[in-house]
Amino acid sequence: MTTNQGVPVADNQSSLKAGLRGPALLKDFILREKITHFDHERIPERIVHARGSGAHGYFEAYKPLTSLTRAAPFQEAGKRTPVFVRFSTVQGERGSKDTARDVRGFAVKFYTDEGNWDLVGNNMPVFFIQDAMKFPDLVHAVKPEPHHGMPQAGSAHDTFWDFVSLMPESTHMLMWAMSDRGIPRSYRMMQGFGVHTYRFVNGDGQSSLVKFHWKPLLGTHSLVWEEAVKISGCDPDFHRRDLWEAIESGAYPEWELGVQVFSEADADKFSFDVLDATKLVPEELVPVTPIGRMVLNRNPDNFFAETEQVAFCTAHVVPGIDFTNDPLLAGRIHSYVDTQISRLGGPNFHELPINAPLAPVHNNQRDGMHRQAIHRGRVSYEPNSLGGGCPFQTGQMGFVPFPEPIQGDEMRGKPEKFAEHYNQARLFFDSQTAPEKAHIIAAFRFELSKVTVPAIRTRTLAMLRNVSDELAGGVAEGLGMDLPEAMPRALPRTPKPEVKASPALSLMALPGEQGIRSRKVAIVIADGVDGAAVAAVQAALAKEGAMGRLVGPRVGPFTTAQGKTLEAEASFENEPSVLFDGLVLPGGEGAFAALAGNGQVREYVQDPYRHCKTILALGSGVDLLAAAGVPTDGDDAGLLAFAKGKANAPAAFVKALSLHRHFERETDPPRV
Ligand code: HDD
Repeated sequence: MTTNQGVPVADNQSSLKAGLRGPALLKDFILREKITHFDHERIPERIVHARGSGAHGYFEAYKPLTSLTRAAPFQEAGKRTPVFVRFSTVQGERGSKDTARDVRGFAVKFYTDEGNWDLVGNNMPVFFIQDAMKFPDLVHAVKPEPHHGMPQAGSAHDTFWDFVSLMPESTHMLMWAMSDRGIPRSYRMMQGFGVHTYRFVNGDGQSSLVKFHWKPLLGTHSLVWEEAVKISGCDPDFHRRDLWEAIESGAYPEWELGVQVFSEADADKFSFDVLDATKLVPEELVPVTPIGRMVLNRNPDNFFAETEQVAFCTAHVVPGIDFTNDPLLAGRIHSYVDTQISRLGGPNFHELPINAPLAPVHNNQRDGMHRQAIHRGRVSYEPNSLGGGCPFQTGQMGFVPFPEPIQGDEMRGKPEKFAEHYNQARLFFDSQTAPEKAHIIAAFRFELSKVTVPAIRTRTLAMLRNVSDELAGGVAEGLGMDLPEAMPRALPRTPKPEVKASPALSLMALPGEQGIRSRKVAIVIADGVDGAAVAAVQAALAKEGAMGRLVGPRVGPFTTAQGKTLEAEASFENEPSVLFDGLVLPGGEGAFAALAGNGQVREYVQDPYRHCKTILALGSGVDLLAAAGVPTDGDDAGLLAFAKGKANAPAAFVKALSLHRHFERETDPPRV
């Protein structure tokens, strides 16, 4: 062990004192160096997206896209580009819970051959506001209220709803945020979107407009609200742990990158403006073409050095990718670089290993806080002759901005189509399945029930009336309110939307291609449990890449009916059933009788039932269901109860588990 100066440390236990009971001495440079460094260990957290988790991986192109773009990752089939991805929540502070109702960040840094490209997106394809001018207002409104610093990581409070109910442009995004997308099951089970319309530019300088989509192979899946609330108590790191464990176990998460490509002429004809980030381009209007896949296969070595210090910037584009005039994007191009300077302590954050491009860097920028590179020689200017003219500018080989013609006079204002706020909000709501609609209504009801100022609730309902009376009526009923008049619309005539229903907007549209891979199931054991049944279920799960975890009244060994020992890895107390995707009560003569009277055990069984998860009960396990008040007589595809056992029960369980949830069981309020 040494100090930071490389001096060997003889004793790392005690400070230097004048006598064993005497005062500590100022000259103890070893203590002072250690404490001073410790005092400065924290850096400012991100103003938004403070809480996040990252992973390394690669992007692999399916085929060359040279006719569309000269961007390095898309030039050859099979070309692999290293990536670092950081997923995040938006509202909460760095130590806040993972399962808050919130938008999730989905930021990808591509270390391309021609420099770093950051695609800084979210798990929702639209945004709350249209112009960067409003971003500080939005963030101030949603963050904890300034007088008392509450609530943490939650939008269910007055200032957020005050702001959004005065900003009808937020209506569409509110639909997404209040939908199940706001409480994903896992970072690995979310879509990602670039949100803005970007440009592809090919080698001839021709441009097309493009929207980016990430599609998870595991499908899109969510939690239910009460489950998310309970998880936030028993495992605030739920999503961080899930990502970490999946990668450690070799179940590498994978996404397909797709693009919607269209021309400016197409865009001009749309009923909405593609520069408006509160609008998406329906897939039914412009299909999504798959162009490659991303695999995350390595956890960071050090959370701080990589996940915390990674600096994503929308300004980081490479030749072949360019911006459009989206006014939200324009503000972002400034904001991210600016924020890194204060967060990472100066303009040299690009030298931190996680931010450094793999492509070589040559320029005449010098000095500044925390400079790592040692530039040699006396030339730091261009043109020069003393350095042989190096480094040279690259001309057409370099980043050449797309020469977009400038139109109009300088002014503050918005194009007319920006004033239509409800067509796509309605499209989203109408395209949801019945349980998803019910969840959206319940989410609005919950959030608004936390709003203390009645006028804010009324104004939000007036806004929702422009979306759907089914939605507004459901929310009003849940709040015991009458429906107000609809909020006046800005445009006298609403442009006619191209698409009336977009099934792709439902989470159910992407069940995934990987079945129950990496899902977690709790298998309850106790003394006398049927060890053969446990083994059969575990084998069936393992075959599909899922994990059965033995949970007991305590951790440690239990004796099976067959006289063998099974080790409980977890207990009812340390891993409540909300942390699992399914539950198995394997049976065994008398095994569960002692548990039936226990309230903790009843809750262990009730929770997955109420959260519409798959449950398998065999033999005496069925009695435990009954003791927990779970009805076993109904027609429920997710509740497999076999009092006399059943040979193919594990296979039936695996099949039912692959459906993720059984919302046909759901009653609201829940019936157990
Ligand atoms: Fe932002 C962070 C995504 C609008 C300003 N933003 C940040 C991150 C993501 C997004 C994923 C976290 C990156 C990471 O993991 O480190 N932001 C979005 C999306 C937006 C958006 C998809 C709308 C389409 N953001 C937006 C606007 C502004 C910012 C309009 C400012 C004008 N965002 C920031 C920031 C952050 C940030 C303050 C905080 C920390 C950071 O950048 O590195 O600059």
